[in-house]
Amino acid sequence: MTATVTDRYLTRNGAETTSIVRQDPVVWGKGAEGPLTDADLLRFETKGFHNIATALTDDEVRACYDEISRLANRPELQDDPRVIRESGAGQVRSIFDVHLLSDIVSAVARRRDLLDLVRQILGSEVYLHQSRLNFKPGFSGGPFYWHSDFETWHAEDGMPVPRAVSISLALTPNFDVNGSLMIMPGSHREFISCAGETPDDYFKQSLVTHLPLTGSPDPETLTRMADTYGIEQMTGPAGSATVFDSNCMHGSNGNITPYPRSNVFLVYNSVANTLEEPYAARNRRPDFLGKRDFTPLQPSD
Ligand code: 6CS
Ligand code: FE
Repeated sequence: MTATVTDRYLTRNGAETTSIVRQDPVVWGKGAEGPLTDADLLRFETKGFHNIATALTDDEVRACYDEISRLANRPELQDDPRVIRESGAGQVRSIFDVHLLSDIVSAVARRRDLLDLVRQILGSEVYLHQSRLNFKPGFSGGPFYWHSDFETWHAEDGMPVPRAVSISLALTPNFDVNGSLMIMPGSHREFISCAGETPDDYFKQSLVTHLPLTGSPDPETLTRMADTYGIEQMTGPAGSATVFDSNCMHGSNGNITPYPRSNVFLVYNSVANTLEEPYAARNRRPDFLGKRDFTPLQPSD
């Protein structure tokens, strides 16, 4: 445990839930060249996310979807710790390290236009902190309770500051009814310091639970935030994407509609923000959750 008085994002230190005003920038690449306009960057700074209407071609969507569906059924991955299953039915909920398991995802993660966009926001070279596929099959996909990714990555992986973004790529249509991502716009500018302490091997619970546990704000705080910021649903056809700040308060409902919802999440961190020791956990999590290869990504083309 390396939490010190200099930690601006103290969390899980046993105290109650509190709110800390974010001191660090959201857009680090002021004036940096890239695909986003000044208006796009301002909106990202204000709301914490940016939607891309067409991030993947139809061919890329099909290739990613086919490959990833095959992964879920590969015999040698059945007991792999990177494959996370719903606790009840045991169906696949998430697969981590998809950029290592799939050449197509690896190429997509290094697509020049996506890298340019992320580097423009983060104002530096970037590496992949985490990649995963979240499956929500029709009728039975489980929810993800409200949280800030950065709170987890800071506490459990030792990520110093919120200088990371995720890209959520839709491989199926994301409707407002089939468990699409919900974000509280503007919530990324306050850091919620969560109550409690991180249990040992907590990821074994946190990746499968549908309930609020350590690392999620209490209902009063979530109510205050929802009243203040509102909640926006990230919808779009297969191939669309949402880029969002690591400290956005977000979550998603389960999927009881017949329409599956599968998204690939790619998490890019600045090479100026590489992992230290966990700030609020006794041990590091496995590499598939917080990678420690900080080599800057090079475009695939
Ligand atoms: O623990 C984590 O790192 C992950 N859990 C959630 C619910 N979102 C982000 C991340 O994949
Ligand atoms: Fe998340």
